Formats: sequence, C-alpha cells, structure tokens
Amino acid sequence: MKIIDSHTEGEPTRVIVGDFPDLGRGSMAQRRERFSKEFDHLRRQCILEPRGHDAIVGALLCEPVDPTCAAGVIFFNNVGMLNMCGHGTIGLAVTLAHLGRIGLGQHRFETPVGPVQVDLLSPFEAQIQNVLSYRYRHAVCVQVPGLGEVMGDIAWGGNWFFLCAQPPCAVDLLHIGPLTQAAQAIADALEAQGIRGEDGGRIDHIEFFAPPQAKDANSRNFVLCPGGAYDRSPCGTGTSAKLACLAADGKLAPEQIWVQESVIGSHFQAFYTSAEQGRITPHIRGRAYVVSEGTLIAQPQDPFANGIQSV
Ligand code: PYC
Repeated sequence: MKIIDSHTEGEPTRVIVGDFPDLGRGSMAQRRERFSKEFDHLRRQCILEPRGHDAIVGALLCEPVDPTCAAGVIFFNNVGMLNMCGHGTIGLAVTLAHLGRIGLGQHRFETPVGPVQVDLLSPFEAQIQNVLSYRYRHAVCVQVPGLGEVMGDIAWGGNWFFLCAQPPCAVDLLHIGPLTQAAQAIADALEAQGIRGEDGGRIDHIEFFAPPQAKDANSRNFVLCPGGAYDRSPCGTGTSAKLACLAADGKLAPEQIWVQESVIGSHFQAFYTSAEQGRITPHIRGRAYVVSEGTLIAQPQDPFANGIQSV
C-alpha cells in the first residue's frame, strides 16, 4: 500500500493513495462494508503496530460516485470503520494538495455519511463544512462503576458523542491515563445500559470539557475515540457535536466563532450556519502538515504482517 502520513493539529491521518484492492463502484457506505468484510486484514496492516500505532486514523482514497466530488474517502482506525472524521478530512485535503491533485479553493469529498465540503485555504490549512449535526438528548444520567452518576448530552457530529462537562481530573497531558480510564468506563456503561444514538448507533466517542489554557480559546476538550486512543486534535466531529449542544442551549449564535482547544493545546476554529429544526451545519478550520510518504510492506513470512491487535 502506498501511503502519505500527515497530522492535523497533532492528530495523525494515514491516507492510502494506491495499491489497495478495488472495492467496486458502489457508494462509499457499500465500499466501506466490503472493505470491512473482505479486507479487514489490510486495515490492521495499515494502522496497527509494527507499521502504525493506535492513534492513527486511516483514510482510503476512492474514486467518487458523485462527479461533483474531488475524491471519495473511507475512514477507519485501530478497531474498525469510522463514519466521518473531521481532522482526517482536513488531513486528506492537505495531502491531496501535496500530491498536486487539488488546488486552493472549494472541493467536495464523498464519505459514507454524505458529502462534505472542504475549503483549502492554504497548503497547510482547510475549513470543512461537516454533515448536519444535532443534539439528540440533553442531561442524560448514567451510573458508571468507579465514577458514580455522570451526566452528559448525546449529540451527533458525524459520529455519536457523549459530552460531559465534569471531567474526573485536569484535562492535560499529565492526566491522559485517568481521563482515558474514566472515558472508557462511561462508554462501557452507556453500552451496558443500552444508551445509544437516535439511529441505534453505539456512542463510541466520549468528550470531556474544561476551561481552556489559551486566552483566545473558549473551551478545552479530551476526546476518547473507539479503540481507546485519545484525539490529539480537538476532534472535528466532536467539535461539531459541541456546536450542536451550544446552539441547542442558545449559548452560541450562528456564525459566532468558537475556538476549541485540544488536550495537547492545539486549536480548531469553528462556527455553525443554517440552524433548522434543531440541526446545524458545522464549519471547522484547522491546520495539517504532511510528515512522510511511504510504502507499507507485508512479507509473507512476517508473523505480524497484519499487525498486533492490542485492544
Ligand atoms: O476529527 O472527527 C475527528 C476525529 C474522529 C476520530 C478522531 N478524529
């Protein structure tokens, strides 16, 4: 597999740009299904150690069905397929610019959950218009072993999120262990108690909020992704879910800027437009940088050709 690695505000994206089996001409959702059923070993090969690590989000570059789209993409990680990925979309835009396949300006990418618009602002910065986002449930209480009663909102931002304003400790790099443990306990409790998204989807992203460290930011977050890794960026879909909650609470007006800080101190600038029937269109802006180009090799004799599954 030919790959290009980048990071978006610290969060890695690995785009597969070539030498991947043909998944047919179906929709991105159908191709994702086929990827998952027939080629899961290639997902593991691409993401897991010794060729990758748990924090990488993979992005398989595909021919789009919709001719108005510049590219199709299927996102995946260390445990399976993702719906949408905000930081990954910014990373993909910067990667395609690095390859000379797109120039500055507006483009559309096709994802398994619908088209997203991307504005490439410079070779290192893009703004995405994410899928419609909304708060599904407000102030949901869940009993969590070791934590007691935890309250949060459930919102869709392209993935299902549980957003919680009471982190168990400081939201900084010194507390990644306890933050991860607490977020995982909440995810497990939600699942055990049958609390899911509106479409029955698993709530597989947990987001804690705290005051920001930078003066010009509005909030700091910690986001646990499915598979147990934390998002180094402020999480594009997580920031979209946050905007939806702020809009539902009347705490952020349309087009008002919200600066979301990540647990490593990087930032996304965000705002929303077109709030209709409780649904908003989130716009998320961030920087990404290409860090390497390469070819993944899996020799038939290699006992770890398909990676080391640690979770
Ligand atoms: O930026 O949407 C995002 C994301 C999801 C998982 C990791 N990053």
